[in-house]
Amino acid sequence: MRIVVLAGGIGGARFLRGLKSAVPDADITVIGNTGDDIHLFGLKVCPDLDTVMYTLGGGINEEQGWGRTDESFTVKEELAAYGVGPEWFGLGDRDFATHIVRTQMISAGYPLSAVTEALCDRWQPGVRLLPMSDDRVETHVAVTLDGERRVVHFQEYWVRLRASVDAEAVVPVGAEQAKPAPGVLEAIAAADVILFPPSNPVVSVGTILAVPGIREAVAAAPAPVVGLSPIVGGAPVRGMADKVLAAVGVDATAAAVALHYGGDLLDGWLVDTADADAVAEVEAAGIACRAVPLMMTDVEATAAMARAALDLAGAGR
Ligand code: FO1
Repeated sequence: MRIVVLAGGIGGARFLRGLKSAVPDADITVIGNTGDDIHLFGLKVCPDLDTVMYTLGGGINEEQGWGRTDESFTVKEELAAYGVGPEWFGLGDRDFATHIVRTQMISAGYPLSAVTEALCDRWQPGVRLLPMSDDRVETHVAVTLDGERRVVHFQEYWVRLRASVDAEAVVPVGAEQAKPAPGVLEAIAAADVILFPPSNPVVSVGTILAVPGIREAVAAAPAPVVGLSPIVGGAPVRGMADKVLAAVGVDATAAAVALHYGGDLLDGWLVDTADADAVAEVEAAGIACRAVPLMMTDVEATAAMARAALDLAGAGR
């Protein structure tokens, strides 16, 4: 079975771990969000690609959900001693090595997709991990700080500001000019199932779909498309989905997110049992909907979610 998953960071990575456990023999292609990417200290940092790679490759810091296990921060401390920041972004020593390799290869002319493949040679994530695009896309967020309207990088909004102020607009800068990375459209067209994990519908899956050609390919794919709600009981399970959904005028409810993706993209949608009353509204939009437990408390619970998504995909065909 060929499965394509459009994934963000922590939620996407944990879902993928459950999916791999549910269907160990499946051929899984992950299209990773690169809108969270940021250039720091002269290095290209790809948080979502790395989170997927480290999580599936056994190198993730489990408590945080991002960054390396057994990490130290000597380089960051030394940079701070030179007055070089930003101090609010926690890049560890082991993680630095990944970014040095990536940046070195990009400087030598390799596209991000080839670099990601090279990094995955070490981590063996057991999936084919493709960036959504080799072109630079950076999500920016418009906010008002101290009465002044400003635009900040998504990482500054999330990590420094902790999404403590409203997101007034979310713009995937560069997305309109970006091309899907090699293999992305082919994988979507050849998929037996396409899944949207419980990743952020705006800044993760939404950014991937904003690359011209990807939304169209998903909508035209012969495979059923099934998503899992990142909103449970009216709030995001983790992250700031409520803030960025508000910026695009969508309520933070399981039903509203399904309708935001729309019946032209989704064939099926899973909501948590806490949101069982959303099923009728989603089905009225022509999207098959089931209520199942959606908390990724451990790999087995996550595998059960993945099985439910695959069952719904089968039911929809
Ligand atoms: N998230 C944080 O909350 N604080 C950090 O200092 C931080 C550093 C960081 C470094 C590398 C990396 O790959 C991810 C990192 N993240 C950090 C996670 C990241 O900001 C977001 O969770 C994702 O971009 C959202 O998908």
